[in-house]
Formats: sequence, structure tokens, C-alpha cells
Amino acid sequence: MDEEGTSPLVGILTGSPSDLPVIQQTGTILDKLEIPNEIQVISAHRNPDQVDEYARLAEERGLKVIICGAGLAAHLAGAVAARTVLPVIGVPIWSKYTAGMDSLLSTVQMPRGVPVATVAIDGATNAAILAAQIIGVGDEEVRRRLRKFKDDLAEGLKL
Ligand code: RP5
Repeated sequence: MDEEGTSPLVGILTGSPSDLPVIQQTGTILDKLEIPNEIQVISAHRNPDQVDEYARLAEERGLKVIICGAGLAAHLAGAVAARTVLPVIGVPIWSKYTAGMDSLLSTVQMPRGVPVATVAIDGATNAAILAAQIIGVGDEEVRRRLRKFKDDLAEGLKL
């Protein structure tokens, strides 16, 4: 819950504080769309028990979508998707070794049965919009805000 007592609908996880400059863009867009969200730094490799707890409790906490950003051997989104039936969106974070291809492939190449909806390398903004669209399926007010957002894009809104 935030200071106003609002429960988050979108959980944003990321593997390292070094990912925050990218993944905070997700929070910024969700804030613009007035969708309550939270950001936590939890690594699939450094904090596996916390990842397990977060993913297992997500549904009962009222989250509707989980967005996971990670770089290098980016297993966070997959680890979360393995533990929840909520939709999981993966954001592969650019890395200097292979220009983000390591992150992209380890996020997108999920085995059958456990999908991760993967956006572009550093696609934090699109992850937020996709999460809003998923929530919008059952929420006309969110769809109205998304329509306005698209109109603003057409008018030249810079992201
Ligand atoms: C991943 O390793 C993180 O998501 C980050 O992109 C990458 C590097 O992490 P740091 O060594 O900068 O903490 O787990």
C-alpha cells in the first residue's frame, strides 16, 4: 500500500539497483495512467526466497500483473511466472557484454506452458502500457485513459 492506502495493481520487480534508471520508466508511465504500482529490487539469483514469496503472495495481495526487469542471465521473469497465474511481462535490460541479447533471450525463450510476455530490450515504457492494457480489458476507465494516451501520442507526445 502507498501513503494514500492504495493497494498496487502492478508489481514491478527488478534484479538490481543498477536496473532502476530503466525500470523506473515503467512506474512513471503507470503513474501517468493512474494505475497503482510498486517497485521492488529483488534478484532471482541473489534473493531467490524473496522472489518465491513475492510471486506466491502476489494474487492474494491484489496484484493483477507483474513486470520483471533483469539483465544478463535474466531469470527473474521466468522465476516469477513459474510461481503465479498472473500475467508476467519481462523487460530485458541492456547489458554491455552482448548489447542486451543475453537478457532478451533468457527472458523470452520460456519453455512451453510458462509464458513471459517479453517487450524490447529496455522496453520499460511498453511494459507499462501493456500492463495497463491487460488491466483495461476489465476496466473501462483504464481503457479511456489509454485512448487518451494514444491520442496524445498521435499529437506528438514524447516518451
Ligand atoms: C541482473 O544482473 C540485474 O538485473 C542486472 O541487470 C545485472 C547486473 O546487476 P549488478 O551486478 O549491477 O547488481 O541480475
